[in-house]
Amino acid sequence: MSAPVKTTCPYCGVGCGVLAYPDGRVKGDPDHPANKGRLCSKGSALGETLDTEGRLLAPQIGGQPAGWDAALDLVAQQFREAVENYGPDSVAFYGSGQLLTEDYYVANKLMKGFIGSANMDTNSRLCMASSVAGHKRAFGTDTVPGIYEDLELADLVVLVGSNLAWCHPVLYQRIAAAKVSRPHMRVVVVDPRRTATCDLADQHLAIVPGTDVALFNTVLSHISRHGAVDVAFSSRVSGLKKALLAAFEEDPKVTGLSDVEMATFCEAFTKTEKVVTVYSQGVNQACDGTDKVNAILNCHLATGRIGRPGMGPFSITGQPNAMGGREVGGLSNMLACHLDLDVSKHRAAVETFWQAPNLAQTAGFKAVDLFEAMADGQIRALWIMSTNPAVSMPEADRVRLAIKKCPFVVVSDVVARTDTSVLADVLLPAAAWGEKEGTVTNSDRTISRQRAFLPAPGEARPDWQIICDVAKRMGWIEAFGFTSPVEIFREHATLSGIAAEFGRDFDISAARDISDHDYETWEPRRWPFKREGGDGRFFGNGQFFTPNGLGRAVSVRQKPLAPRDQAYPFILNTGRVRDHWHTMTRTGKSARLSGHMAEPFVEIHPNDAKDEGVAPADLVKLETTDGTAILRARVTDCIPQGNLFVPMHWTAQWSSDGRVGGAIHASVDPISGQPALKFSRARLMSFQPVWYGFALSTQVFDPSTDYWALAKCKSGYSAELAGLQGVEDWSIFARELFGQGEKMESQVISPERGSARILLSQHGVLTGALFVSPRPVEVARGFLINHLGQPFNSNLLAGRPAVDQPDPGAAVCSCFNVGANTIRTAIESKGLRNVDEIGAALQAGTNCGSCRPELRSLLRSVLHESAQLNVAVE
Ligand SMILES: Nc1nc2c(c(=O)[nH]1)N[C@H]1C(S)=C(S)[C@@H](COP(=O)(O)OP(=O)(O)OC[C@H]3O[C@@H](n4cnc5c(=O)[nH]c(N)nc54)[C@H](O)[C@@H]3O)O[C@H]1N2
Ligand SMILES: Nc1nc2c(c(=O)[nH]1)N[C@H]1C(S)=C(S)[C@@H](COP(=O)(O)OP(=O)(O)OC[C@H]3O[C@@H](n4cnc5c(=O)[nH]c(N)nc54)[C@H](O)[C@@H]3O)O[C@H]1N2
Ligand code: SF4
Ligand SMILES: [Mo]
Repeated sequence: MSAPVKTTCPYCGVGCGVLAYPDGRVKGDPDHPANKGRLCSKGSALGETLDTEGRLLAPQIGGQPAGWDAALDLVAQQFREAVENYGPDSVAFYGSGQLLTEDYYVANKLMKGFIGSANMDTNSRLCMASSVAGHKRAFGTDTVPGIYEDLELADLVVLVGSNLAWCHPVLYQRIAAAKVSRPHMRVVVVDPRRTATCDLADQHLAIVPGTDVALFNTVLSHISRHGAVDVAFSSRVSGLKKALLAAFEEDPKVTGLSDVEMATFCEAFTKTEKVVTVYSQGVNQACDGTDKVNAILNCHLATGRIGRPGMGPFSITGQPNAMGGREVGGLSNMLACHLDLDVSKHRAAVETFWQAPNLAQTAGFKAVDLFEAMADGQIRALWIMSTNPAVSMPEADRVRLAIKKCPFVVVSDVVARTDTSVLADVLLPAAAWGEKEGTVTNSDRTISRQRAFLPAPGEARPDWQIICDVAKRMGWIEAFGFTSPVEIFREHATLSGIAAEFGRDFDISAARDISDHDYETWEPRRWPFKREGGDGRFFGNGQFFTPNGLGRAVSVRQKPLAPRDQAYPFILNTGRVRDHWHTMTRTGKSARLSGHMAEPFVEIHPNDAKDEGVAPADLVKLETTDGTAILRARVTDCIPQGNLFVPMHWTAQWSSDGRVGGAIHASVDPISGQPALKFSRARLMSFQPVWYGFALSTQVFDPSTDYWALAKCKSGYSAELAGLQGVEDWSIFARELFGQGEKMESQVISPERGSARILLSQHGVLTGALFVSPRPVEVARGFLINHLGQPFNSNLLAGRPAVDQPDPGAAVCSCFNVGANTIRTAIESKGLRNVDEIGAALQAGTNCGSCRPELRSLLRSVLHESAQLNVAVE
């Protein structure tokens, strides 16, 4: 077996090291400081996403394959013409925290230094912009003060608007392990929903959505009233008095927490020296996201709990290179290396360094404004790189129309068909993870290498090369004459040294002369590269990057919550599930990952479901003033009354109406420009199909019915279907659904009951199945999926196993494909009492460990049921 290549996971901002083998196997890198050998479910399944099915393999112009020269010439010409005719601000790039630093650097350089506009914004606007703005207000720069070890050293970890168990699973596991070895460690989760992360929590604060400022202002006033302000440190902080006055005014009641809950939390926060506050999208994606960030930072600045072991605020980044994107200045109001566009000395330095002919002078459009300007006809040429805005932007239906309206649209992607790529004039095939070289920076500022271990398929090329090729064709041959990523990295490192002279934090200039060999063998390294005595943290010494060197407490107040809207009574919250990544272009390829949650859904509280007449598994239509979605109802008390939760992942490629972005209102934080993706007003409308279906096939099929959701499954595809109109002949329907080649093997059709069960086979193997019912189909899906592609057996018509054959149920452990029913049965029959015993009996939870919170919750529910039956429980 040949040696593995050391690379970095392309998913979340934890930035786990991966050992990749040429045969597609992956393992966690035991030497990487972020994960020390661990990988989560998504990381473990990377090998299943590497095939070329669905890949974009050649450039396309107007939907037709084209050569690279023709495509690049056209892009350069269209951008040049737009700039000549309408000025530099008539063109834009929309990038992504999934670009590598080297790709990002050249894109930013081309737009801001050479084309002469700052219209380069990125999906980080939807993700980290409020943290960036909050950091800059408090510290002078966008600096994450702490390091991952702080999460393990803390005595109190507060997780605010972060579902760490699902979104940063390896960090979650690190905290869980630390809690076992240091049992006095406490974890508090602040989230309106009871998420999987709450499994680790000693306290769950289910605040009223949007009341984080009130919560942290209450903590701040408690800190002050109990004499916990660090007098020495706070002399290094300006604005604290004003911030305290604002905090004293705050009404804790708006959070909806009881006095006891609030007092317990305030006391724990005030009394514990080693506190880390981790925060993510429940904080950032809000109309007052920046204020939420500063409300948290204020508490750490007042107590001096920042930049010391086990203490500090910790904005945890989402994407693998969200941090690198901020370093190169990817946002439209930033320059490069944490320099500011609105500071003339900074502009002059970058202009000189780049020898830039047209350095942008003013900030460009932020994402939401960019697509609005496009809808107004102000943008004549747009290049979208490594992001899928037709899904992930708020008011995504309007974004779709805006892109359609833009006269010239280029999309660089790794897959051929996305909701965005179908709108493009030119498609450029990018080399994917595992096929390209470069660096990424994770949440704790550790720069790691992504390395190639596979050849790029077809004509795919790395993004940096595509961007440089266009820049050269636009006439800037020397400035973009890079022939490899290391050359770009050297230039970026050199510029960081110049930025550091302006008192900026980001300085990797020690790597400015890095040799090809040292770049090749680069080991993960955290910036700032260790100086004498440095421990990798910032601000512990009270030195900040503001003009006077002081940190800033920012006076913030809770925004009044708008009264309940009678017409749209629900608050719509959106976010992530454990095993899918964003718009599913990669995780959708993995049957294992798709098995965890195979259909777009809406979480609704049982009381609301009752009021709305919604039964579990019903399909419901969610409506806002901006759009609609049709979703499967999951009735659960994990979500508070009056709230709905919908995952962001489903697109038009995988579902008829599961794309929720169209229904999200594009209200933004006025400071950061980040949209409030967690807060729209919604209502539920009835969606009443006359039939529901569940279909399986070994071949991909077109499920187009009034409602459909497709998922990859073991040996093929599964789909949930529904129709608003009756079907006359289900045999004909099945033939049309699956194609003509299949043999209709067994069927039971009952027109009077409106039900049908049809099995198809070829060469004695089950190749397709269709189950239809006038109510949501009740069949054992996991069991049927396990028989797809297996020897045909007409007993399967029952749709569920015979008594002696178990139905595994929906996958909980995706590594070993262990279903919920299997686990429940084993807990009951074998008397399993903890997660380790489940692992010993079934393997579940013994590989990546991402499912352990769910195993524990299953365990609790089974043990609870048996306790009610008076069965002894340990
Ligand atoms: N499995 C998986 N992991 C991922 C990703 C993925 O797509 N899939 N994406 C990555 C990316 S880019 C990102 S940015 C991160 C995001 O990681 P997270 O921010 O942890 O994930 P989300 O599910 O978006 O939102 C977190 C929580 O915010 C809560 N919330 C909503 N409103 C409020 C509020 O007003 N206050 C508080 N305190 N909480 C609130 C939601 O209920 C939700 O549980 O995940 C990264 N990791
Ligand atoms: N409703 C709702 N919407 C949200 C959020 C939410 O919580 N709720 N979260 C927001 C957040 S935090 C984020 S980060 C965004 C994420 O949203 P997006 O960035 O739109 O989602 P992705 O699916 O990650 O899109 C990445 C695209 O790049 C392609 N790609 C992958 N690798 C490469 C490569 O190497 N080169 C190129 N050129 N292309 C590549 C993929 O195939 C895919 O089409 O969504 C935002 N939208
Ligand atoms: S936690 Fe999972 S998704 Fe995130 S970097 Fe590690 S393996 Fe990848
Ligand atoms: Mo993100």
